[in-house]
Amino acid sequence: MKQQGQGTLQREVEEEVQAVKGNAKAFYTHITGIPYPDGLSPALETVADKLGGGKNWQVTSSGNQPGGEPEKAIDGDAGSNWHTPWDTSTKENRHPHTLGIDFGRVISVSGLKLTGRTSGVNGRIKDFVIWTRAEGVAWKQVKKGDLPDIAEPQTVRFSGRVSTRHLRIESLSSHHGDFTSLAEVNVIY
Ligand SMILES: [Ca+2]
Repeated sequence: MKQQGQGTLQREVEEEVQAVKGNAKAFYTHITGIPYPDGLSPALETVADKLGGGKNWQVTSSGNQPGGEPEKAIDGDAGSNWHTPWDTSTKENRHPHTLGIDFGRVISVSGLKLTGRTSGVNGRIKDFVIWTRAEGVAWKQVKKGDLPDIAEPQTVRFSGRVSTRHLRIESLSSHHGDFTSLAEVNVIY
């Protein structure tokens, strides 16, 4: 395990706590239709999070190799991944590649945690762009950047919180080949 300072570890724990709370609040609003009231008990927050946490997301992609379906990028298993077609002889199978997620409701997001594939290296994302879109408005670019050629989860922060129902990750290039692979996408609330 990589050594890291106590400050970094504490920040990561705080991020996870905020993620759980944010998910619970969004789900409460989703099922009741009213804003989350301050002071709801921590136990109820936890229950709401378990009921709502990411299970209703719809995921699509620009294409995939059989066995590398886009759902593999949100299945909670770092050992499975979305992978674009191995056959790159046609233009539509080559970069850019996109993965789209419909959260099913508007959520407030401050960034993403992206996990590269652990089995092999082909398709690990290098340059990327992230887009969001709320209902009835155009796609908005919220991040442009690049990822290192490693499998460990990478935190990608937006410049501020974004309310969005849809997310699109556009892979512009890879460290290995004209493919894109992605093991897991997590939202940072
Ligand atoms: Ca996975």
